[in-house]
Amino acid sequence: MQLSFDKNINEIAEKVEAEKRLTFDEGMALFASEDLNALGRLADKVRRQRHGKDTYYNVNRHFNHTNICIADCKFCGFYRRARQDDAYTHSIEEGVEIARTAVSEGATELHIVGGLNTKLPFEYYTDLFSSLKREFPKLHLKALTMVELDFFARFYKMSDEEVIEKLAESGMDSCPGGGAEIFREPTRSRICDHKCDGDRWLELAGKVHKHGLKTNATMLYGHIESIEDRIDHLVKLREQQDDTGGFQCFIPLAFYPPGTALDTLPGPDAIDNLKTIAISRLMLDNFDHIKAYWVMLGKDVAQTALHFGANDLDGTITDGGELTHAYADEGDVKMTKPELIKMIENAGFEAVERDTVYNHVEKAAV
Ligand code: V47
Repeated sequence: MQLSFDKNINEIAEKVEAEKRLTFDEGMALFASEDLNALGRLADKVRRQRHGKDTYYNVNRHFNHTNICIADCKFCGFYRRARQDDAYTHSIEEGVEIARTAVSEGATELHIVGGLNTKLPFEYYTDLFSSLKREFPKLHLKALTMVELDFFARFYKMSDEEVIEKLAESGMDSCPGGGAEIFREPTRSRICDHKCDGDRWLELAGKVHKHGLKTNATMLYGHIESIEDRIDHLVKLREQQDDTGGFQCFIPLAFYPPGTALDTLPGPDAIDNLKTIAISRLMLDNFDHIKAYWVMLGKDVAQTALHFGANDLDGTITDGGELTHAYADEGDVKMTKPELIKMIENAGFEAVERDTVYNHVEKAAV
């Protein structure tokens, strides 16, 4: 029996079977296809070849040190101007206390990102990281996006290498994948014209990789971007990965409109979310891990995405209620470890707790 009623998918499936790289046009054909089941089957096959039934999650906590930001991104519901009543910056002591609670709850990772805040000195970051490392040497600090590193280099007048070296020396262990949004112009300028462009984001990721640290990569989709923009984004990430090889994981981020300047848009639906996960798995042949980020996808779609090429659900992600509440429906932003394990097992996979760099922490009894 043919895999699909869509002849394009059958042709692409033969290439995937032969482990041949898919082209830009084939990426477009995948998105144009109405055969969601076939896309899922194909992506699932690739995922099982790489990972079998193993499905990763981690116990982590997000720490958003400040919501004050000069970037003014149209898709962001989190940032505030310094004079707004609910603008905040956490002290280093507060950061350490938040980490203490996280560690006591079993967290292996602190995910640290914040706004581009011109009131903070560079030493705020190095002091924060070294204080965290002094108290919790084993806690992995996945900190700062390429957009923040670019801002530091320009605002504090340092070379990229100096920024990366000083932060790594003080305790930054890896970097999350945020700030990538959509690389292609003019879309990028329309949604975030005050932050670094796509080439600069990729250049910095390459420099962090060359320094020996891993990073992640994201794509924000389901707003004003075109399908060409999405495929262009995936192809650029794939090229960068060929070059510097330090991306661990790709996370497609489903746009959540409430509270943003784009709140009249509907955001992506379940079909689009599942297609995007599957096509990411098929196009990004040099990325090991595809993450279904349940905070933006919702728990049901994230669980289903495990059959569409995703092999990671990210984490328990407790936070002070700041960022996740900006991105998800009230009541749907908490996740316990047993709940994550159950989600994975009920989908027919095996739950593996990982640390940030994908060492196994614990494999749940099955
Ligand atoms: O860069 C902002 C996105 C990103 C919205 O590396 C939005 O493991 C949806 O990068 N709707 C930050 N998305 C989050 C991020 C991330 C999350 C989880 C894991 C990792 C990782 C990285 O969130 C931003 C932007 O692309 N974002 N606003 C919104 N309204």
